[in-house]
Amino acid sequence: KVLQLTLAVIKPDAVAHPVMLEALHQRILDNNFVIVKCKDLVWRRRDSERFYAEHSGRFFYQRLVEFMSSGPMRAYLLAREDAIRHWRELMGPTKVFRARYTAPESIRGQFGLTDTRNTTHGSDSIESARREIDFFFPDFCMEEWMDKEEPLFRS
Ligand code: DAT
Ligand code: MG
Repeated sequence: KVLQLTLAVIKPDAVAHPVMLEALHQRILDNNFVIVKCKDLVWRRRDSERFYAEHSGRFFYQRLVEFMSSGPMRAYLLAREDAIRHWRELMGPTKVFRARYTAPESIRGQFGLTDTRNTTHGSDSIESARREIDFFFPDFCMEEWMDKEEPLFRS
């Protein structure tokens, strides 16, 4: 099976708690993702605004932008069969109450604080994964990785 790449981010609320950060890292490993790249970073306000431009004008936009540039984050470039869908499923629904009641085992169901401070991000489509991987890891060449590295992990 061919591996797919996705972008996963541990947001500032979760990175602020070392135990949670460690638990989420372990969750990635337990679910058979290959960690292709990983980096800790802090966003300026303008990075937040650019990344979430599609939400500008929504009532939560300012809150979201402020939160995402409020402290360190950890970004992962992950590979797995069906990685995009699997990571989204592990995260659970966006909204905290929906997550708690419909997916209590999910990351957001367990650790989400509010609809904004919801622990993690994951790309939601092949197109957004491409854009987001490039946003976080501009030096990474997806085509080259698919040619040279992906076959090494294939089962
Ligand atoms: P997701 O992160 O599940 O892809 P999204 O792309 O719709 O969700 O929204 C991006 C982020 O914006 C989300 O993780 C948290 C914030 N957000 C979304 N809907 C919200 C709401 N109704 N109230 C507050 N924050 C919200
Ligand atoms: Mg989204």
